[in-house]
Amino acid sequence: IESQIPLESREIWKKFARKDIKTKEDFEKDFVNHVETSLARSMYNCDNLAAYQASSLAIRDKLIIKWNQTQQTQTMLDQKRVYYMSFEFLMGRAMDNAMINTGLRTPIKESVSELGFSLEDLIEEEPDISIGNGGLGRLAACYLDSFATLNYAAWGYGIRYEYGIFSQKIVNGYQVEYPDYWLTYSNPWEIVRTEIQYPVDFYGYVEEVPVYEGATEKKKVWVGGERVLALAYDFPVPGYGADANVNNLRLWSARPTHEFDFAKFNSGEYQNSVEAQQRAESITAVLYPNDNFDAGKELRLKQQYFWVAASLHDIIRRFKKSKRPWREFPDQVAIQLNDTHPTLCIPELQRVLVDLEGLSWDEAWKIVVRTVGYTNHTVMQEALEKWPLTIFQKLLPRHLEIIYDINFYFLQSVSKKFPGDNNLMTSVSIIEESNPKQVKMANLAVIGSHYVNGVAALHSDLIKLTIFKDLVKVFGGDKFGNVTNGITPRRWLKQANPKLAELISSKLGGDEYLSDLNLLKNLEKYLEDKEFKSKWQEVKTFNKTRLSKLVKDLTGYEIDPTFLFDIQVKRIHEYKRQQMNIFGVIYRYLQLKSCSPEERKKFQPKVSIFAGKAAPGYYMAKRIIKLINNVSQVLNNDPETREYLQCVFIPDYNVSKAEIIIPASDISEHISTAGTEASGTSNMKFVLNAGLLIGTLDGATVEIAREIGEENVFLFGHLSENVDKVRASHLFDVKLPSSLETVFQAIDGDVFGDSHEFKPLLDSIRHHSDFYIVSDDFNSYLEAQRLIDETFKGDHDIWIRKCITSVANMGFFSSDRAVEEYAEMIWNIEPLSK
Ligand code: AZC
Repeated sequence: IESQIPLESREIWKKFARKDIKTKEDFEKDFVNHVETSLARSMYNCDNLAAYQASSLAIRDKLIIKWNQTQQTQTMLDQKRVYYMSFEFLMGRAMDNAMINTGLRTPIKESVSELGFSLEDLIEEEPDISIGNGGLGRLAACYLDSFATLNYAAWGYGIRYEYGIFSQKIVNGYQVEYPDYWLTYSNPWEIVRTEIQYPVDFYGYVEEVPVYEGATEKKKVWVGGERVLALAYDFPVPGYGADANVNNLRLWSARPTHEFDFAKFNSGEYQNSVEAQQRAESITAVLYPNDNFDAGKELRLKQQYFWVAASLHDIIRRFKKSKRPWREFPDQVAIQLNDTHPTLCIPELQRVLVDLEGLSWDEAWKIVVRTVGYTNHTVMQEALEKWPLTIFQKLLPRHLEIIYDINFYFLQSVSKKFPGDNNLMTSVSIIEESNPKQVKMANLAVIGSHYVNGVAALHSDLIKLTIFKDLVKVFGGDKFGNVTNGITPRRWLKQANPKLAELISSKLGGDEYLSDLNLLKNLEKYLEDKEFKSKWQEVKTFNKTRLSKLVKDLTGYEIDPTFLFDIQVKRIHEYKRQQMNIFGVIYRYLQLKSCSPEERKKFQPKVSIFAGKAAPGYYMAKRIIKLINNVSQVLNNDPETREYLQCVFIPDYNVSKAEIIIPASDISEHISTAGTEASGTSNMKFVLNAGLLIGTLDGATVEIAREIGEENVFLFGHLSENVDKVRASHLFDVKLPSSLETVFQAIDGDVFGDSHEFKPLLDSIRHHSDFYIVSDDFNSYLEAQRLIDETFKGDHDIWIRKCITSVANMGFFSSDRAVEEYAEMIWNIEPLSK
């Protein structure tokens, strides 16, 4: 390509090619430059915000240079690429991560301080990029970090929501939601790609046209009724290491098309045209704030199609440049569906291949299936996406026809294999014959992909026995497998817990463990090293003190770093059982109240820390938040007990708060009803940060126990295989254990405020069958808590050994391992050689 450019031009380009930031001076020069030109400010009016922005722009420049090189190399090598389709990316803050991954944090910290700022203050200026709800979105962010670090040609595709997950305030103990307009001060980490815009159509009708002009044979085409543009925004994602690659996260933003505006403008409908414009932009305005729950709204389907259509367009354009035949598409492209949200990739790719590119149905279908893989993140019915046919028909008429055809051919093959088995046909069909009829996206995702995986071993077994049982019958078990989730140690150890990372580096002789987490195993050599253990304890105390400060700032409550910190932070959900935790706290409080002052001294002082958002429409979850806050108020103001027991609810949980909260735990709670939490990933983060777990045998906790030793996890509760039986045993009559009865009596007696507010919560247990088996697991939960107290209060050396042993055995849970498994088992790609 180079030879097409005249030599003189080339020389100018080369002479002035942007230099990489290598030294402090390079950074300072770029910083000043950006303050003066990009921000149009000066030394005299550069505040923290401007300094943050200038620093980000300087670092971003560095990433872009590497980004360009990476993209050029990927194009040149023309190897297979992976596209990770995720409706959510919970990225958190970018600047600190970029400094850490590029190895520039120390020089930049010095530079910034010489320029008159504190790096910590600048980091605090950055809003979180919170365009995700919880585990699923954060998993996508961890995988991007691993893609770049491991040198895979892998991109993320998502939506650039203007409003991310709402920010949460607690007012009188209630959750109040505020919009999260994270783009207020513009976003220095994104690059708008005005040259990359694709039209996306909705509505309209299907027409039959001749396959070519004058032909008698007909084909179907879709004539869209409303058109919007998808505009690309790129986020550079730096890998870890001085010379690492920089990959791309491409997010789509909806814009109006000009064609339509002009038509209306000419007919004097200026007002209407502006309204249409606003409608277009509303597609990517806001993230749906539900976690593990399907809301089934038309706008959401619109978002999904918008994003899928734009991404596929982009992927196909790139593929076409290589001039390969279509059958090679799956050798060049792997598309991974992060849950069912991007399932429209399947009918959309089929539509493009058949309707637009003229491939036969069978040829096209083979390509689709070979290209797509599907990751399932939940077995819970209420989270499985289903779209009423009416909505589908109106918004995507051609896609619905294609889905019918896919279903038709599929069911034909099923009936050949299992003649007369109507139940089987009903269960595996993509269409649910309910009223209204619905499209079952999970069935479509399974049928249209070559591999389906769950996210932890237990979960992957469960999907085969439950939601996909009949599809397993049809396809055979080999199509289904497991990739246990992982987390990136760069963010979740080095960035969140710099003191622990430093201590580990000092023993392991460097930072290599951050890109080869199994090296942590060597920490076991220091189990007898007194000095090491006392430093280990110092780090924990430092992190607990750091969290205490945050709690004081956000809630006004003072918590004592010498207390046992018991933490449960995650979305508020009945299945995650925060209600059981708070009932346990109440039980402990009542015990303390009934003791003499002397007896109280035997209690291990403890603070229960909660944080998490409830979906705005989730009534029960909001009651749980209110109860926690009321309990917190009573406990923290009770002079008799507060030296022994406190409780706080930290508002507005997000990634950057998680980075402070997680390293401070002694114990964290992962207490979902067995079989409901697909994996959990905070369980991994907590253990990696030297905290122990209390948990049920659910999700990845099972594997954590396997890796670090069961004796290092406080396990309790019924096993997933028994949950159905236990549930059925109290379908009509729930018997509360006396412990829980005491707790309910106190709540009913208004000890924690107006009991009417909590009646629905208690009734769901005592009168409505206790679906999440809180009554059945409560005593065993209390027993595990008792064991924790005993262990923590006892020989502290034993506790620290447990923590060190646990950290040492966490290698398996690196997202690098998870991504390598996907690459080998599902995508069939190798890392690019540098
Ligand atoms: C979550 C699961 O609940 C959680 O257990 C898992 O760790 C995480 O995905 C990542 O795999 N699922 C979701 O967030 N699902 C949805 C639809 O929000």
